[in-house]
Amino acid sequence: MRYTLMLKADGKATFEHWQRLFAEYAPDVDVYWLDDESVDPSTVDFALVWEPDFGRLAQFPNLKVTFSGGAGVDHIIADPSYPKHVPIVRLFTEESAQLMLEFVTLAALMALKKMPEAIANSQRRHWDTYDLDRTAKQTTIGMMGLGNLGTVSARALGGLGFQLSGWSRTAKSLDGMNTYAGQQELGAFLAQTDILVCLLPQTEETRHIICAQTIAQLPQGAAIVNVGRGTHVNVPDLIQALDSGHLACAVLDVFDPEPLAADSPLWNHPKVIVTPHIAANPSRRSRVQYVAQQIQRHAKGQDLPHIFNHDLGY
Ligand code: OXD
Repeated sequence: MRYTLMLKADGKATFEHWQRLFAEYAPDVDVYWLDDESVDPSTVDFALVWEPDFGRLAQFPNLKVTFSGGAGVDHIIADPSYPKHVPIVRLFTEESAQLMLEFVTLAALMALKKMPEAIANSQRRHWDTYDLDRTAKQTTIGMMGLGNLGTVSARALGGLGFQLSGWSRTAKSLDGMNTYAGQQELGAFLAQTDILVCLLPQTEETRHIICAQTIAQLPQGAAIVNVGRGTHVNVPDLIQALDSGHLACAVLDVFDPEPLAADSPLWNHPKVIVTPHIAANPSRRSRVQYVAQQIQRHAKGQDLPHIFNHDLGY
């Protein structure tokens, strides 16, 4: 049995690399770029996409599964014509977990060691031996979002001695972590958080969850790390809190929109580290391995993991 998969991820220049990888891991899958009009739409079985063109997935009447090119699916369901009966599999590989925990650890340590201040000083050749007032053991990480990536990242931070707390939509209990749930416990969670790490999915409820009101509930001198989605942060409110000194710094990997606008004040804010959405982009090889495994499972009639839940929004 041969399958047809339509692909759009990492830019068209990478297509040959994708094809080579699919030939290695899924030789029974013919791969075409998403906009390839030579493909009969009725023959399309699978799609692997990041930011697919609106309306395109709806043109494949026999589409069986859409694979998201990342853990998030907001870039797929933003298309109002997305065929809701087709399951979307979120990409979650060991490699993405490892990449995310490395990035979050780096970001938390940058905040702890006041790295934005050192970088800003270095850029103006200014020597200032500022105080480092606490160690990881005296610092509480507040993990917003306790899905797979949040949980593995928290574990790594716990290994460095950080105190851990977590907040999620519904109650969860995790070893070594004080957990809080729902709107009613958000204030208590924020009040004891020194470094807030946002790893929430993008949903209606999480839009601008980091805003003047929530930032004000963080202790003076807190830091923010956003590796969720740009829409989680109200940027003017964040900048105001950094400028007033309420927040010490922010490490931001995601923006709304992306790429970050050339005139955004975030670029050269002395208390902000900007990275270009690189926290957890797994290699093409690991993404193809993952998709190939899931296609095999599908062929055997087995359940697929990490299916997006339309009702919950993640
Ligand atoms: C993802 C991402 O969704 O990288 O995986 O943002």
